[in-house]
This record gives sequence, structure tokens and C-alpha cells, in this order.
Amino acid sequence: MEKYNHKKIEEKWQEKWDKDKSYQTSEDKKKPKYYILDMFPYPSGVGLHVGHPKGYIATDIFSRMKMMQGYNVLHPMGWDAFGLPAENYALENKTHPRETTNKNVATFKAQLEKLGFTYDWEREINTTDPEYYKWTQWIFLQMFKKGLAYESYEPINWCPSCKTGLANEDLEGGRCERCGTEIERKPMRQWVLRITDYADRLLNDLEKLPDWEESIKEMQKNWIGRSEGASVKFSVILEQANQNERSDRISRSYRSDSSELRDDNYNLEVFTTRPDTLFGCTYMVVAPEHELIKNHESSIKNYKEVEKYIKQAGNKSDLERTDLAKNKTGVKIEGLTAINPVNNQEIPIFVADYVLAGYGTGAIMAVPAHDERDWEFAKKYKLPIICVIYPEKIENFSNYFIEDEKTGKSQLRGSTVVSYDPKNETIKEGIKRFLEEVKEGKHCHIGNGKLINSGFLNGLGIKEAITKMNEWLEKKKVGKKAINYRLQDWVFSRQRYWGEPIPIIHCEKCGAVGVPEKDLPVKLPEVKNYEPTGTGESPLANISEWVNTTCPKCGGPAKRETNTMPQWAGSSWYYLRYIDPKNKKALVDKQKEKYWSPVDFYVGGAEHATRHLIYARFWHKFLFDIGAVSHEEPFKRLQHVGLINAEDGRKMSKRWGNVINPDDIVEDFGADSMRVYEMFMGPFSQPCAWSTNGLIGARKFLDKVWESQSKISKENDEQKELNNLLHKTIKKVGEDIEEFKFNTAISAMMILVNKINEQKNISLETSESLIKILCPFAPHLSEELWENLGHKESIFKESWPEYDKDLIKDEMIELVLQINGKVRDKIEVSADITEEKAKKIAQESEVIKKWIEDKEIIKAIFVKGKLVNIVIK
Ligand code: ANZ
Ligand code: ZN
Repeated sequence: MEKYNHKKIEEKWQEKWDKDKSYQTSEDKKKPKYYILDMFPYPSGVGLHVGHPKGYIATDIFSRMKMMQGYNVLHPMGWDAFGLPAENYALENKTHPRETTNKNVATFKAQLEKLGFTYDWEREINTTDPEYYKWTQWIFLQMFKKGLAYESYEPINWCPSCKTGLANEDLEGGRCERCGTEIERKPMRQWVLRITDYADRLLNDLEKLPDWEESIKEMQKNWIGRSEGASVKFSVILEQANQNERSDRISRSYRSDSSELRDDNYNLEVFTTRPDTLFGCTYMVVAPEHELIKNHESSIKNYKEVEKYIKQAGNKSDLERTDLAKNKTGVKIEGLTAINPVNNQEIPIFVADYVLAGYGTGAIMAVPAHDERDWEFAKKYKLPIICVIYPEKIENFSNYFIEDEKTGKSQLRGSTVVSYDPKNETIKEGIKRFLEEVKEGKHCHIGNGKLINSGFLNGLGIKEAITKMNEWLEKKKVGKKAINYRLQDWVFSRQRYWGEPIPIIHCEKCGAVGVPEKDLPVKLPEVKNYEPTGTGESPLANISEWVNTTCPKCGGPAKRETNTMPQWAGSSWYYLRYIDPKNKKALVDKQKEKYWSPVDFYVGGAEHATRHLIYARFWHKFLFDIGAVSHEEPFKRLQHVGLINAEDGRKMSKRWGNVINPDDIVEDFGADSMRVYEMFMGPFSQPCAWSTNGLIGARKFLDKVWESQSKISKENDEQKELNNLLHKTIKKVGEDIEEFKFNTAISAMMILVNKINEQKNISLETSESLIKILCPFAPHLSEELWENLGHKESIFKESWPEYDKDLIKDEMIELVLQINGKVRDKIEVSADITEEKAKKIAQESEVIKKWIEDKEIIKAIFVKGKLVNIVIK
């Protein structure tokens, strides 16, 4: 027998698959469908390194198995080619981004093709293709029509190096995610998408996604950041007001029947999660960007000082500003005073940068006794501290901050009881001393407790006090229950060249007018100078032939919008286009969408847990609302890929000189070896380091498979033991692929192959079954072996092998399902079933379902290898 020649074999089969169009998507409606999707790459200039294809190999294995299981499989690939990285690369290399993008796409594609993937290249998409971005623009127009896309002039994140505005999502620790430059705040005109309208649905619908990893759902929850609390309006008075005006305003503020109170110039609205602490509010703080300052310039006595402070704050990033460890700074605004509505106390207003403009209302009621930031600030500026929550039990002097004598910094003392001395004081005395000590600034009590020093709230717990205060605020018309999100509307314009033009025309008479749908796409004009201008205008603004146009509404002279869309636009809906990539009339045909949607399985990098995956869910929900798609959620199952690092443990990067090009590995060891190796490295979602030794091991395994074919003989003395092992392996490999546990599937096949090689002879059937379970992993080698056995058709036309239940009996057990200790059902399961899975299966039993319907499950007990007992009320 000839030796295993990967080069010859891989070239031969790739050519054949290509010629036969083996992986063209079948749309035979009689068959079930499976849509498996990779996050498409942005084709950077450096090409792929061996880490990139890990996810693609996994989805390819999965696709091949699903094909053999009788599904129509949709497994497409495309290019996310607009955006900053592509443009920055083009600028560095002084070539037009269109040119570099085309070149990079070609390189990526060639690299991928060498790995033997099942991608249906007839469905390839590229976000920079006008036929594609026509529909990106179309979606924007629909949002514009529904009022979800709007113009705003708020200060936004500005990267001075990339010279563009950025969304919050584009920052990493206050720096530009692309270039690492610290972000400034810059007021400018921009387009914004009202994603906050969808905040609740984006949050609540996470529950409809049981097949998403919990950790990713958690990240989305935190990103959306829903906080329940109240908004409270504080009346603001000017110090110049004479005594009469003053008391009039105070009393009117209290009665809340003043028309002035509705004039926002004389109100300061805050968002608080703790309305129960209102009696403890002793001052207020506005963010440096807050409009109160500009609106009262003439009344602010120390305006110069305030202005100087604001300038300094503007240079700091949000991260720096909110850093707990940083010294709090601020300036008292002289000339303005606020009135605490709950007790009519006049309290000072500060400007301080620990309050952020972009969260809540950009102003806070400060409660120094119970908020650490306020506490530090109050101590620094000698502001009164009033304790309104005391620990119910003196033993619970917990979670408070105490000053470190040496450094003067506050420290969380966790739950240690530092302050109470039961030998020398009664509980009552202890509480009294506690209150004194809080007042003196010794502790900041952020823990639980009861209300004190709080009028009508005294004696209540925090929860009841919140409810009662909210009622009071509402009755007095000075506030109400409110919900606040960390999620902000999506800043959607970029002052850069390489993006989708925003399809809007500005007319002096008609304002911002949407480009008529028949005129889409608005093509990105060819230009010589595409460098960012840095003026806040996109380079498109310099092309007067393109900018000047006529208004679609009135026909008068008008100008095109010159901002472009962010990198994330094209990727927010691309998975829909693969379903119907060449449709000229619609984004996607309704019938096709119904058949293929949703994406059954989505695999990609964890770095997209928030941005891309929130944006895509938002667009999808919008498309659902306008009837363009039939499901509310785009991705049914989600799996993240663990990174492959370099052999030295560092990230693979040009900077470290540790990048390995897959082309070299394919050349020396073969694509099949690389595929097997990358799947064998460890648990799929975990990071791991590349190892050439490991790769050699994978190659040796394939050599052994190759050699095992010479053992096929009619006169085999195949042992029953081998047959049992074969069927166990068939079962395990199928189940492991389904669960993305490729490493254990491969190790099971290795054991099988070793066993085979111990035999003198093996049967044809054994060899064929082995090739069938191996073929998703090593498709080229398997096709060749299959052909060697005399088959004319591709192995991927075969059905996935079934295992013989009788032969794996010892692997199966009867799991007893109990309700409150009584046997109610029995099911056959794998002997090594995990606790989590057993409990899930138990609750899915039709019999058990009837028992637990409308009942509260107290707990479920699992006894390995025996039973699940569900305890209900
Ligand atoms: C009074 C108070 C008393 C507060 C107390 C907390 C504890 P989350 O949970 O993140 O929603 N806050 C509101 N807007 C802010 C802003 N723009 N910049 C900085 N801080 C801001 O946080 C809500 C709490 O953060 C609010 O509740 C407010 O302080 C502060 F014992 O109000 B709190
Ligand atoms: Zn007009």
C-alpha cells in the first residue's frame, strides 16, 4: 500500500468537490433544514493565522455530520469588509481601501479553501458590495421612517487618532478599541439609533434562548444594565432672589403646584436607585457637561472657576472619572441652591466628574452616609453626613467603609464586625454610637438595615421605604418610579470614508429627508483622498459633485449626508442575506426566510458577546416588527470559540513574531491533520496554546487510520470486543459532535484505531464505519479511503452510521424518575449521564411534566447511575 500522501489527496478532492459543486446548498423542501453559521471575518491585511479557522473547522465538522443525517445544510461564508480596520490598513499601505479589501478577501478565501470547507461559495457576501449595502441602507431608511434613527447633537466619544466619533461599545476601558487612544468627549452632529426602545425586549427575550451559554447572556444583561429606582425633581433657586421670592419658591416647591417647577431651567432631575435615602441627601452633583451650568451662566458667581474645572474634566475618560480609587474632585456652584423636596432643606450643588453625563440624567442626589463615592466627596469638601439607614441588628455592622489611618483611603471592610463591643455597651448604645460615628465620617453604611432620621419612613425596611417614598413623590408630583438602562442609544455615524453612506438628504426647507428606496444604493463615490479630515466632517464632504443634489421632496437644492455607517452595520443582518443572496427585490424572500430561519447554530468569538450580538438582535427585532422576518430572535444556539494562542502562550500577533500561517501547516502536514489537531487541543470553548508536537500526534493518528485499511479481509477473526467498542465509538462521536466536544470524540476514535491495529484482520464493515465517523474531521483522507474501497459516490452521500443498541448495553442504564420519592417513570440513558443532563431529561418526561405542572419545585436530587428525585411542594 502506498503511503498517506496528504498533498496529492487533498488537492484531488478539493478539485473534485469544486467541480461537482458538492456543497451547493440543497433546498429540497421535503427535508429538514439546518442553518449553521460562522461569524464572518473582516479580511485584514495579514491574512489568517492558525487560530482563526478553529471555529470554522468545528462548524464544518458539524455541517458534514448534519448532511449525512439527512438535513439540507446552509453553511455560508462572507466578508465583513467595511470599517475602521480595513480603512486604517489601507491608509497605512497607501492604497485605496477597495483595492486592499479585494486583495485581502482573495487571500482569505484561498487560505480557507485549502482547509476543505463545505462553504457554499455561491452565497458568498461582502458588506462592501453595493448590491449588499443597498439593503443595509434600506433597513436604516425603515428605522428612519419609524423614528428609530434620529439626529442628535450630544457630546459623543471621539477618537482623536482615528478622527471619528464612536459608540460606547467601541471603547475598551475608556480607550478606542481599535487604536488604544484615549477617548475625548466632543459635541457634534450625529445619527443615533434608538436601541433603548428595545432594551426591555433585548433583556427579557434572553430567557427565550435556553441554548445560549449562560455567561454570554449574563454579559448582555450587564451591558443592558437595567436599574430600577426613581426620578426625583429638585427645585433650584438662584441666590440673587430676595427673601420673599425664596420662601415663595420653597413653599411652592413643597406644594408642587408651581408652573415654574415644570420649567426645567429651575429643576434638577436625578435618577436614583435609592429613593428611600432622600432624607439623607445633603448635596447634589451635576456632571461637567450638564446643561444646568450653561443655562445659569449669569447666576453662577464663580463661573470662571466652574468653567476651568469643566475643561479639565473633558480630558478625562469615563473610566478615570468613575475609578473608585481615584481622588474625587469638584467645584461648588456658587449662586445656585437646590431644595430637597422631602424636608425643604437648602442644599448646595456641585459640579464633579464622578458623575457621568451619559448615565441617568447626568445629575445625582448625594447621600454620603450610604454611597461610598458621595461619602468620600463629602468628607473632602466637609459636607454634612446624615445616617438614614442603620443596621437592624448591631451584629450586622457590615459592608461599610472605613478610613485607613495610614493612607487616608477608604476600604471595604467586608462583613467583619469592627465597631461593636458587646461587653461594654447595650445594643441601643451601640446603634447610637454607630449613628454618631457615621455622622463624624467614620463609616459609610452601604448594607442593609432600617430607616431612621427619615420622617414618615422611620422604622421601615429599605424595600418598603422605597415603595412608600415613590408613592409620596408621585403624590407630590416631584418624582416617580423610574427605570434606567446602562445601554445608550447607538451612535451610528462615523466621519470616515470606508463605510455605507447614510441614505439621507438634507434640504433647507424639508430638513432631513430619506433617499427614496428606488434610488438605493447610495453608492460610495470613488475619491482620491479618503483620509479622515479630523474636522468632524467625513472625507465625503469634500466631493461637491456627490454632496450637492436635489431634495426628493421639494426638488430644491439639497446636500447629501456625508457621514457613513459604523463597522457594525453590515454585520447586524448578514445572516439573513445568505438565505437569499441575489434577491434584487427584497432583503430576503419571505418563503425562503421562513424555511431557513432562525440560524440554528451560531459559532464565533466571545469578544462579540455584547456589541455584535446585541446589535444583531436589535435589528432582527426591528425587522420582525416591520414584518420582514418571521422570528423574534435570530440565533437559536450560540457557542463561543476558545482562542488558540502561540506556542509561547502569548496571543498570536505580528508584534510578537509568533504567528503561524495555516498554509505552511497544510503544506507540511495536511489540512486533515490540522483539522484533527485543532479539534483535539482541548475543550472547544477553552483557550489553548499551539504545539507542533500535538500536531505531529494528530498526523500519526491519521497515518494509522490509513494503514488500518490494509487489514481488511474476508477471513477476519474479528472479536466481539472490537465490535462493541466500534458501536460505543459511533455513539460517542455522534453525541460529542452534537455537543461540540470534539476532543473527546477524537480520543474515542484514537482508542478504536489502536484496537483495530492490534487485530490481525478486520472486516470491511468495521473499516467503513470508522471512515464514516472520521470523515467530518478528515474529509479528504476519508473520501480517498472510501474510494479505495470501490465506492463511486462521495462518502458524504452516505447516511451517518447507526449504532447497535444491544452492543452498548453496558453503557446504558435505566434511570428511575421519582416525585417526592415515589417512582413515576423510567427512562433509558447513558450510564455516564451528568447530573445537569439527567435533571433536564427528567423534567422533560411527559409523565413527570404532568406531576410538576403548576407546582413549585423545591429541589431535584440525583443519584449517579440510579435516579432523579424531584421534590415538589
Ligand atoms: C442616591 C443614592 C443613595 C444612590 C445610595 C446610591 C446609593 P446603578 O445601580 O448603576 O443604576 N448615579 C445616578 N446617575 C449617575 C451618574 N450619571 N453618574 C454617576 N452616578 C450616578 O446606579 C444608580 C446610582 O448611581 C444612583 O442612585 C445614583 O446614586 C448614582 F445610598 O442615588 B444613587
Ligand atoms: Zn426639500
